[in-house]
Parts: sequence; structure tokens; C-alpha cells
Amino acid sequence: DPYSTDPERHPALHINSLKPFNAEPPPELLSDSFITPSAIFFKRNHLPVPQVDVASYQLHIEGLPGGVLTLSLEELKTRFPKHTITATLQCAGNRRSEMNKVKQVKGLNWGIAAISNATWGGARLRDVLLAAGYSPDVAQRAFHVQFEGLDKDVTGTTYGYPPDHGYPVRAVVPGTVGARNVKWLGKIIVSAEESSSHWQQNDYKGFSPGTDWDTVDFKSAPAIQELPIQSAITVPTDGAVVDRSSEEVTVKGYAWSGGGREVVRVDVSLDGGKTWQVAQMRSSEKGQAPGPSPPPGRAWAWKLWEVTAPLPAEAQELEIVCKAVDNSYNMQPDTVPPIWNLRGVLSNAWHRVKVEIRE
Ligand code: MTE
Ligand code: MO
Repeated sequence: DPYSTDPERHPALHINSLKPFNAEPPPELLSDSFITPSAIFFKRNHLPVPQVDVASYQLHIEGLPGGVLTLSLEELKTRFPKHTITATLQCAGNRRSEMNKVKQVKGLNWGIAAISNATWGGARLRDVLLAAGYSPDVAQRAFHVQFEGLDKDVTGTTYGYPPDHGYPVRAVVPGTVGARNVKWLGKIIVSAEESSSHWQQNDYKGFSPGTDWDTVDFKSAPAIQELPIQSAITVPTDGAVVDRSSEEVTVKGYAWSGGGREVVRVDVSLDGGKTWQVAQMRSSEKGQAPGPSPPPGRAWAWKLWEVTAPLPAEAQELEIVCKAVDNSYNMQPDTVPPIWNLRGVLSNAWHRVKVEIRE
């Protein structure tokens, strides 16, 4: 069993597939912390987790004038300044289950939690490429940087923590779909050509709702890179019961947009979208007011938001809805059918949960 050496996982995770391991945290845990604890950070693996030996680990950088540069982990850590960013990672298939309700799609049936937020640290790709001979001349001919993970060939025996997320070296491409954030990075190739990988060419692309598996031409669409504006409700969960005597309801969730665009507002409705109120946002740890905005185009981290509102007097049921707006005034589409696609990616319609009010 190639999966027998996979790491242990937190029992609270909702498992979508065991081998390879794919799992997401319960939504209400997700909005408990601005930085998602590694143990419950969503896990998306296409293959067994490779056993990477830290002592013999090598990163190869190819396609630059100086020939191949090979770096050990020690060299990566000592030759380059450590850069730290807080960035949200979201799978292209986050919220795919809502597309499945419209019409069957192909892929793991993710709920709303194939998204998490972390502080990442390490060498900047820029610094590594410059050390490997990158120059403005190269930029004239090579528009692509390809990343290869080590999870195709199994080597070594010892590995560190947290193995599910790419230890010891991962490419972090903030604002860009999870799939490009290659884990267990083994090779970087600067190239005139786009990566020929299956996941770059024949998967992770968006299509019209009218395109089916008989007519789809993967060559006709660009690979997903930046993700669209997204938000979802983590608390309460769909089907929850609220007691009339509590008089109020607190709604919580997350919001994020791709390409470093900053979420500037989240609107919440308790009546299916007829009336709206603006949620309070927090962009850092619990209780803290939102910090200053990051520089334009560099809002990599999600915002957690919250609204507490009186229970509407007449209602027996609430249809809670959220939608976010980013600083380009991109907004989420209101329903799923117009954005449905056969692969179930880019699912970002207004998120809706139904809650029953018990008298
Ligand atoms: N990198 C490697 N080497 N192997 C993988 O299977 N999965 C990708 C990406 N990088 C993957 C990978 C996908 S589709 C996503 S959404 C993210 O990693 C998930 O990262 P996480 O498991 O740290 O949440
Ligand atoms: Mo993904």
C-alpha cells in the first residue's frame, strides 16, 4: 500500500477521499482562527505523501543561462533572506458540492472548507531564480515557471512536520489557485512553454455550463491561475436550529479574492437576499479590529467576518445568504446554474444556509 506511510490526521477532518487523502475541517472550526492550525488546514493530495529525507533533499532549478542550479535545504535556508507572508490557499474545487446539486460534476465533493489561511516562510522565488542566472534577457523568451513535486517518485525515509502541506519546501504562489502551490518541490523549470503537466493542461480549467464531456476541448481554455471573489457562511451550518428565546443570531464566515485583490465588503441577508446588512470584518487574530490595508494588489489573506442581528419576529425559518465584494468591485454571482461547469471548479455563488427557528 503506497499510502501506508501517510501521516496521521486530525479526527475532526471531514474526509472526501482516504487514498489519496483529501479532507476539510468542519466549517465552524475554520472561522475560529485567522491562521488555520496545520492539523485542520484542508488537505488535498493527488498521490501518496512522499517521504522526503531532509538531509539529502535537493531543489533543481533549470532553464537558465548558468545551467542547472542545485540547492540543499541548508543552502536554501542560509543563502537567501527569509521572507514571510500570510496567504490563503483555496482549491479550485472548493464548494463543488453545490454544483453537484445542480447537475453531477466530476471531482471530489468539497464543501465550503477547501480553503485555509497560513503564514508561510522561506526564500523568495525571485531570489532563487536570480541566483540561478535569471536576467531581463531571459524574461524576453521565458514566460513560464514550472514547478514539479516529489510525489511521483518515492525516496528516503525520514520526513518532518507537516508532511501533508509540502514539507520541507513548497511553492507558495499567493492569490493563485491551490493547484499551482506545488508541495514537496523538487524542480523549478524556467521555460518558454507552459507546464505540460496533466493538471496544467487537462484539468483545472473553466467551461460553459453548456459544455459536456463529449464536447469539451481542454486546449480551448486557459489554465485557472487567479481565483474569483469568494465568501461563505461557516456559522450557523445548514439545517441548524436556533431557539426563539435567544432573540439574536450570529452569522460568521470567510471572504477572499484571488490575485491579491482585497475584500472590501461582505453583505449578509437573513431573508434569502431581500434585505442586506454589512458584516464586521476582522483581518487578523480574534477580537482585533482590521489592520491597515495591504498595498494594492497584495491582499493575500482572507478576512473573517461576522454579523449579529435580531431574529426577525415573524420568520420560522431563515435563509441566510452572504456575498463579498473586492476592491475591483467584483462580486459573486447569485446562483450556481450560470457558472456550473462539468469539472465543478470556480464555485463561488452567493452562499446560502437554511436555519430553523424553534419557538
Ligand atoms: N502539490 C503536489 N506536489 N501534489 C499535490 O497533490 N495538490 C495541489 C496543491 N499542490 C498537490 C500539490 C492542490 S490541487 C491543492 S488545492 C493544494 O496543493 C492543497 O494544498 P494543501 O494540501 O496544503 O491544503
Ligand atoms: Mo486543488
